[in-house]
Amino acid sequence: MTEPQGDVVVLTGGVGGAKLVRGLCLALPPERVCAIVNTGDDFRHLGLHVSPDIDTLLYTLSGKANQAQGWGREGETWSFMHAAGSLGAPKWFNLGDGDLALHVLRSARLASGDSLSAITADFAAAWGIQARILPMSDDAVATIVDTEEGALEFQRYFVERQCAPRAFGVRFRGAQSAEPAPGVLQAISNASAIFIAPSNPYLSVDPILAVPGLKAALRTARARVIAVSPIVGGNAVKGPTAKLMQEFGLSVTNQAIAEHYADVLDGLLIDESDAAPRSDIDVSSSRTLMKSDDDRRRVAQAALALAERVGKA
Ligand code: FO1
Repeated sequence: MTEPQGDVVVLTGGVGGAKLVRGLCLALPPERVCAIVNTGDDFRHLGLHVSPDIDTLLYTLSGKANQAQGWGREGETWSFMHAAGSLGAPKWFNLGDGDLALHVLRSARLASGDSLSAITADFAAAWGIQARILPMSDDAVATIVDTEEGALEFQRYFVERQCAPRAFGVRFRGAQSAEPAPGVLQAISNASAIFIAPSNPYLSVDPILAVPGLKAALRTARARVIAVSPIVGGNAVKGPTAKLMQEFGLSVTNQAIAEHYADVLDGLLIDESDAAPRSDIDVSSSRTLMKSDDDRRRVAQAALALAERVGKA
């Protein structure tokens, strides 16, 4: 298959997104891959700035990720949490000893005026990651989930309450005054292909699309926009996607996914076990569950093939 020229851009958040980015780095020269990452999950904890979706990508692309757990490092130790717990520190959000290095160094550099994107680029380079990792914005955007228990900041909803409260909606505090991080709009306009990863559309992709200028950039981009569906076998692979869809009165189908992204989408890669949406976008199917690197590479290649086919339209 001839490789498209220019960067391949992926809008990503969470574990599913990181798997597609890794697959693309296996299917293409990794320096051609540019991830635009959700930062709506970022929050301050014990005075530290934690950027979960950026960190999941740093770990995944440098082979350090705890894949079974879906976040944090393989072989992590917890001395800090034990010591902090003995002093009465909150225990609901676990900060591993190795993981702390990212939060402490990121927080120190942010405090000295460095930008999240500059810090992230340095961390990626330090770990030999050749793909570009761009935060969606260097400005603070906080995902808030409106639930039957009131408005919950993302980590309170996702970790402390384990996504249990019934949700009515999701919003992104600060989005209206946020700017795309340096290089984001340019990466989209220069891209040879643009992918929306199989991340949670409501919690991980929508924050990115909420940054002013992002949706318009996708619509006017030369490249076509292809989403990899987060649904496999009528359910979402991980996390609260299916539960949120039901709580929002949506069917857990590719029809709902295609409609959700309708104003930017040109193509959708679905799992072969699921029905295609009734829509005018291009659809192709593959086995989209990504458990191994071979799976990740295969899904990436299927997405690239769809992008090439749609691009010729
Ligand atoms: N998820 C949990 O379920 N429990 C945790 O204690 C936890 C700690 C944590 C620390 C750093 C980090 O980067 C992520 C962490 N996560 C934890 C996962 C995090 O909530 C999710 O990765 C994203 O926010 C959603 O994809």
